Amino acid sequence: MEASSLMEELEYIRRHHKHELERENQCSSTLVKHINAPVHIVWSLVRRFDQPQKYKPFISRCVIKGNMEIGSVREVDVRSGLPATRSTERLEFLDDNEHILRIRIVGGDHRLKNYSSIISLHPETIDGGRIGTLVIESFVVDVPEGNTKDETCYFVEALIRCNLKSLADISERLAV
Ligand code: A9S
Repeated sequence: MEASSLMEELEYIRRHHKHELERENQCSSTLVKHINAPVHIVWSLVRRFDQPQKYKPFISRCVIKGNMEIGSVREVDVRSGLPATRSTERLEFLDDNEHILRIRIVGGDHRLKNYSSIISLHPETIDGGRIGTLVIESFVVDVPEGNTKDETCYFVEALIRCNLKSLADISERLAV
């Protein structure tokens, strides 16, 4: 990728992944995942705000109020073994052309307060010209009482890494 389009790409990412400034009591981070599948396949899984369990391994069930328009709220049930059983999440932004999804966690019995995340997909050519997808996911969240920024970041990054690994496995299987 020549320098100019790389700069454009970085500007685009900065613009779309600009979270509210990370406040003193918050932590934020950005994760990247290369998937050997075309964007339309990866996006077909990411865009389903009503069915996160399509690729998120920790989610067992989801019920959505509203029908996928901005402001819709979903109730997700979480698999056992995690420090939570449910989460209430709001669809903040969904763009089927730019492949951007933004959600905000608004409730639940977990410890992630004021969690908001943005996931965006970017087509990329892999060696030899095959088409792949660059996934970028960033988040910002309050650091819970009694935890450090590092602990909070580590916890959330580990969960998102699992989500992105599962997204890659399912997308690459669909792309065969
Ligand atoms: O689902 C996501 O996109 C990201 C995260 C960090 C979700 C985390 C989670 O659903 C659990 C997996 C249940 C872990 C919530 C909201 C809280 C947790 O403690």
